[in-house]
Amino acid sequence: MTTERLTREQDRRRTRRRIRGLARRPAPEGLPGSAGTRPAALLNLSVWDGAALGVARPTISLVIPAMNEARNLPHVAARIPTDIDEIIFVDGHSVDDTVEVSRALWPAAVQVTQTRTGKGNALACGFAAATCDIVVMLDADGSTDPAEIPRYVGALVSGADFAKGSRFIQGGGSADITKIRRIGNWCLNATVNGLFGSRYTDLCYGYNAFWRRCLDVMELPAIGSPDRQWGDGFEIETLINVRIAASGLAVAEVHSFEESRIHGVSNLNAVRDGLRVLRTIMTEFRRLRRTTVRSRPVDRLHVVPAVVDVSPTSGSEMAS
Ligand SMILES: Nc1nc2c(ncn2[C@@H]2O[C@H](COP(=O)(O)OP(=O)(O)O)[C@@H](O)[C@H]2O)c(=O)[nH]1
Ligand SMILES: [Mg+2]
Repeated sequence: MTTERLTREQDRRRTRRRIRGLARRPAPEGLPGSAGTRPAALLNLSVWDGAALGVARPTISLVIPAMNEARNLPHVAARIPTDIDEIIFVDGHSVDDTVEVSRALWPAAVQVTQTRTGKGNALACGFAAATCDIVVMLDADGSTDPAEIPRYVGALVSGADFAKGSRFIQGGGSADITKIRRIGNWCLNATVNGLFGSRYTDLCYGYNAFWRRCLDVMELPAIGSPDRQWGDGFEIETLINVRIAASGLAVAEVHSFEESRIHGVSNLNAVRDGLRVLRTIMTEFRRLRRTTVRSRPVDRLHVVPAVVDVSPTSGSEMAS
């Protein structure tokens, strides 16, 4: 056996040991949330901490696309709030132990195998399986912190339709972004704001949350066909952001800190995927011009405080 294969085998064994340890830890008692999210959620974080007793609250689906992320999943799991109602785990035909690890960490999660390839198709499959009021998109590489979920949910229950994570507003940041990706993101972001009248500060960041009804305006590629569709790749985030902006839905940016991925390397290629994003923007702009309904600027973009207000009068969804 070569040294490289030995190291990989040692890595796998170490991951399995860690997972067995995580899965054996007793779930914290007296906390709301589905059993499937509890065993691995070690930090005891809660989305609804401090909310009044007996108040109806929206339910939350967490969609996690993952491709060969076995070693990162325990880190992600440990920081997921205990009262997430549903985890949708979307495997991208991983060749490592990703599926086994996810099953051990979240025994009650909905396990989905994506129908084609690419992060966009994975998200579309995950959204199709989600059943809760709110959908949160979370990466599986340890770069997006699940402990920030309450901030996103806070923005939604405070009135936003779409809570858009941003690394480039007060409180946000990134340990992961490269210089070329930062410049590319800035240019693409400025192009979208110029064409669609939006005021995004971080177009290409994929940590977002939204009321599930927003899926209607996203019109994501159908998941049934075996043939590759536009939107199957990393351009998905731009597609979503642009369609949300064009629809006039209320967008709130929330600050987010992007950590470096823990193990492995990014699947994104800055030049290839940057060009796909640019093509997406131009295609969407032409599509919008063809339609009779004109774009309405995102006129309610605002940064909301990270406060979760679940009183019956807060947010249109809660009031209804
Ligand atoms: N299911 C699935 N997940 C993917 C695919 N491509 C990327 N991901 C996941 O999407 C998340 C972000 O991908 P990553 O490669 O880190 O891209 P970056 O964060 O933009 O550098 C990670 O959780 C990946 O495992 C894919 O084709 N299928
Ligand atoms: Mg990443």
